[in-house]
Amino acid sequence: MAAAPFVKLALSDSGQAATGTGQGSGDGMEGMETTVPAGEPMSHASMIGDAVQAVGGPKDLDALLYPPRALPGQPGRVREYEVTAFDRDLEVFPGITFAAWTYNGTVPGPIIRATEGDLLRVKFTNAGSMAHTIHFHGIHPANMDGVFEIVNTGESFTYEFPASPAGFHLYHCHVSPLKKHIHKGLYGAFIIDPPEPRPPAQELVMVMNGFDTDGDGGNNFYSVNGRPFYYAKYPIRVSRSQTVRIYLANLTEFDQINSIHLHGDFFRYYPTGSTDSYEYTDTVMLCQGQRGIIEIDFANTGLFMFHAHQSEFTELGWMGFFEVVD
Ligand SMILES: [Cu+2]
Repeated sequence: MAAAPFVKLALSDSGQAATGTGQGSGDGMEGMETTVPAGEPMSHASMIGDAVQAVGGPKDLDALLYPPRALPGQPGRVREYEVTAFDRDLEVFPGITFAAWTYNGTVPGPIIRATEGDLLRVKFTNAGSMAHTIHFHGIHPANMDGVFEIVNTGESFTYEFPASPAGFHLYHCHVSPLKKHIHKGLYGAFIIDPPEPRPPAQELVMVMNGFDTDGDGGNNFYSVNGRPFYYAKYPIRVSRSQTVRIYLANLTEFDQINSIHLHGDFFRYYPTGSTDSYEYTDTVMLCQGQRGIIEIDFANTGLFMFHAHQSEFTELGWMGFFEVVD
């Protein structure tokens, strides 16, 4: 690909936002400009609401944030999903486009949810420019693993297996070069509910990721659910009266770890969501592919920040706020 000018978002040591320019080759970088408010102090107060630069309207990410309802176990039930892979340019930050490979047009892909014991049937169609598959985490036969059956452009494959074990999992493409197929956007959240559903809660899904928008093998932006700074522009409103349950997964490529830190409260963290044992903390660290379930019972109302505790990731988009109300 031809060299193209790009603008790199950075924060100076004085805490002021600035834009820098450079030369690089990469995906979708042609002719873009950022308009980060240079010279203005970046207090957290200026990082909420309309002052925040993030792509999209207030409901754009609802389908990725709010999972479908949990269903109690029912013998013989089939849960069917259709997933289509296709290439799509996504504006991830105002003026900055990422040439994504998507499942169903979004990064991350759609939330897939089933109850333990359901027969999960996922019809996968590859309408993209490269061969892809879907590899699910969890228990399934070897011929449903998304490794051996390569689905070429124009082909389909149906994955079918009993959903197990209960917990929070993920799915992603498993075609080589793996790093590229994952980083380009082919991943998503996969919830398997226990037959007796978890107690009622305000349920949210957060998939942590990064975007290498200049093609240099390192991330230029970080987010949950694919839009840097989005939940700072649109804080997530929750009620203090009911537990907030977050299904959290790390699909960040290139960086070894990612993390989440909650301000003003503690939460229970259930690794992989597969046992009853939990850690009571305000920060958890996840390697790529690790995931778990967070349950928060907010003690107070108000605005509470959440963000990666890698400060660099925070300042490049992986941050947001809960608005806790009565
Ligand atoms: Cu792929």
